[in-house]
Amino acid sequence: MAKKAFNIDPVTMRSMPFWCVGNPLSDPFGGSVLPKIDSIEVAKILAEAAKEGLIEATSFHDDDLVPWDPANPNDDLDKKSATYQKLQTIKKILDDAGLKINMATCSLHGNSLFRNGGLTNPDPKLRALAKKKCERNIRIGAMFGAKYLTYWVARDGFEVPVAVDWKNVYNWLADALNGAYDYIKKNKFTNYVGMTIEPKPNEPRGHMFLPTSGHAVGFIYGKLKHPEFYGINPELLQHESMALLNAVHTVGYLTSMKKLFFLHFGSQIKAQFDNDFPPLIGPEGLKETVQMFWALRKVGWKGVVEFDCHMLRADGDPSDPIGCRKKFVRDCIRALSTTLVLADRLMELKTEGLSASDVDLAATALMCKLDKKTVAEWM
Ligand code: XLS
Ligand code: MG
Repeated sequence: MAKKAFNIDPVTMRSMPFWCVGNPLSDPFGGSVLPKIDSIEVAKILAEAAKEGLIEATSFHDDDLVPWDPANPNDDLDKKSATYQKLQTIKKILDDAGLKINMATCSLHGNSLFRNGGLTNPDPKLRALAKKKCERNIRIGAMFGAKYLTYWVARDGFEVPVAVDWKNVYNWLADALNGAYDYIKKNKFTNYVGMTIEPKPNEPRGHMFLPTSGHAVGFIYGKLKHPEFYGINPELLQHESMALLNAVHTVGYLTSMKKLFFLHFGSQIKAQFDNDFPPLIGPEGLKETVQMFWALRKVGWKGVVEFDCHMLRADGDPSDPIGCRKKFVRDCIRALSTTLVLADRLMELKTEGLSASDVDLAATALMCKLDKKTVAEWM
């Protein structure tokens, strides 16, 4: 069993997903640095991290666990199938380590069939196939007791605005997400406490249909039949930073709308492609990351922080593909703990009667434990 429940405000559980640990670190300019490892190996790394008391939860795409064959979309239901048996093996490893499942999400980005979109593909046959794949993923999530079902926008987007069927595209998306709700209820999958939308402005498409948290919240209230069931898992700093937005603002808005269901966490250089750096790694974002956790504490939010990042390509060690992956998990945990310590220091911040600039300098002094005297000596 995991050593103890982690409960340092605002974090109730630390979740490390399968795809972050399994990532072989390829990029558009070069192939994989690390060998791909089997999902059972990934499960073992996660189980070990849980036993060491580093994580309490994990998450997965269907494709992270078992392959998908479009010609056999219900293989998980056959207890004799290789799919069912492998899922059970993985589940036992995770259960024995006391790991909870935060979310299950359907991969609609990996298979080239969905190159022009999954749930919003203009071809009705491909939309139906994407829906079938989502249903299988919902069943797999139920088998593992996942708390949330997540829809990340993936390849639902466009490069050519005049090629998009604007009259229908958001209706297709609403049909699919309303359909996922109906499927959960029809099958009495009570493990799911809600569904989340994970917005992203671009990558892998030139533009995505739900680019920011604001777009996604509007969509929930404007188009979905059970808005109370759906929330957002923003990916901060990465996804909103790619569009030059500020993470403190995003969590402030989402908590006030009661739509921050959980957090995807990592680091990002503003306006770049999706860096997916581990938290606090890279040249930017220390203030923003710490202030985001300060804001979450200020508003009294509590919830799951799920890493969504990968190790730097430069840190990948092909001669020790398991060892460097374990180190990556520890680095992420160390970064979160560092953030929590720094955010805790900020809780003493006083703002009354101070200018905005004074507040900001005082916050930096508090975060870095600088006393006024030392700063004055350097003036
Ligand atoms: C990609 C997303 C993705 C989702 C899960 O940018 O972060 O990994 O979190 O599909
Ligand atoms: Mg993410």
